[in-house]
Amino acid sequence: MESSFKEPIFITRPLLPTLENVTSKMSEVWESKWLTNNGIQHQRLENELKTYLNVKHLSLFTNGTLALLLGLKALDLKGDVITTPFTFPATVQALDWNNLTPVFCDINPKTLTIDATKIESLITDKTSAILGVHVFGNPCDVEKIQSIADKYQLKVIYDGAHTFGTKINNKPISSFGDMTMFSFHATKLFNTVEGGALAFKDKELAEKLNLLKNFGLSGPEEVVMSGLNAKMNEVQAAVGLEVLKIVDAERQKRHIIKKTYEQNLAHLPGIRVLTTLENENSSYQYFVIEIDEKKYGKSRDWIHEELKKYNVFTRKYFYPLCSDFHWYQHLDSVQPGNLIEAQKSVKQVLSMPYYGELDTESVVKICRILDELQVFNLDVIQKNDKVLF
Ligand code: T4K
Repeated sequence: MESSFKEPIFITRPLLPTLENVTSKMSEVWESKWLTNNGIQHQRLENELKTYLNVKHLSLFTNGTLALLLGLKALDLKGDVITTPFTFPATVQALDWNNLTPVFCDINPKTLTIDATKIESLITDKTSAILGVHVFGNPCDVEKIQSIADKYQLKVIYDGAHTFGTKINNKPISSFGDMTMFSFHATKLFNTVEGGALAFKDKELAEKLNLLKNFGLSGPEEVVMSGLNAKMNEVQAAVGLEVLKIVDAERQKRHIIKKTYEQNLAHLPGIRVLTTLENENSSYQYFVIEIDEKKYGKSRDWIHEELKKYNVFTRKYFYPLCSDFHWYQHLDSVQPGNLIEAQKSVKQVLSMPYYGELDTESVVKICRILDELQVFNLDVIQKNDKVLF
């Protein structure tokens, strides 16, 4: 019987540069006496990220949610936006704050992203955009989505909170759609403590986004639009500059952890890895499995609870579905018949502990626990079988 871990194993731990390096960066910030409002660290990070992510136009924000919220605002959208119910609440809340109505589309059970083949039937004269989410770093069907958007003259926005550094066929993920949001929250591969960015195609949006994230101020005495305060500050940007230096090493570590999980889970019936992409196609953001209760013998929820007894804290991202939020219950698109795959996946998907500092011995042990839990369960099934037959 596997023993429990001495220290809790969380789903993730932030990627932290050495305190020495951060302190040295903080000295620069302190000496500059410039703490926010487009300071030197902000400018440096913006430039370094443009190079790292290979994007022309990029704007930094205080977090990913405000980036998305103001990105939607900048595009001046109206009416309905077709999106996925299988995402973090931030995606749809960014719509709510823009007075846009989500129209929920079912998902592709292989990638957990919006099912592009079902988008067209949801388009009406109220539809102004498609908001896809590259869930857990699995890219949406970007080509199909673009062809639909071109046909109906819709904007395409991607929530790429999980896709830092991902490429599709060697092209940066942000080259698809009109706009892509990245999250730099502490739990993300690349973090600025809290933070986010928008990569966008239309260079005219740069000025508008700068205004929107700074109260609409075009000068000390001129307010040209209703904005917000959504600026990334110098402390965040300085931390980001240090984190950026160690992201590639973190990706390599996560690659090894992913391989270790895959090798040690392969023999387990009823467990499928959902985050299969590797190398430049992957953000190495999450390691996510799907549990087929019939084949494994126990449900996702049971495993999630059982692992806690071993001090392992997995997460049921993204449960509940956004379409189940009480304030959407009047919408036609929340009907379960419209979201069959999403309703199924949301009960089966489990995000496993995944971060560079997690040693491979611990990963092997987590897999052995999953093995042990199943053996235990098969015993029960066999005993029950004897009783029944
Ligand atoms: N779109 C999508 C698809 C997203 O997934 C997200 C955010 C957004 C938009 C919005 O982007 P931001 O506005 O956040 O930039 C976490 C994150 O807060 C959130 O950023 C993320 N997605 C979401 C998937 O995960 P929680 O509530 O699950 O986080 P929490 O506090 O439970 O942390 C998870 C685990 O990480 C903890 O159990 C331990 C570890 N942890 C966490 C923090 C904050 C640490 O070890 N250290 C830490 O400082 O939402």
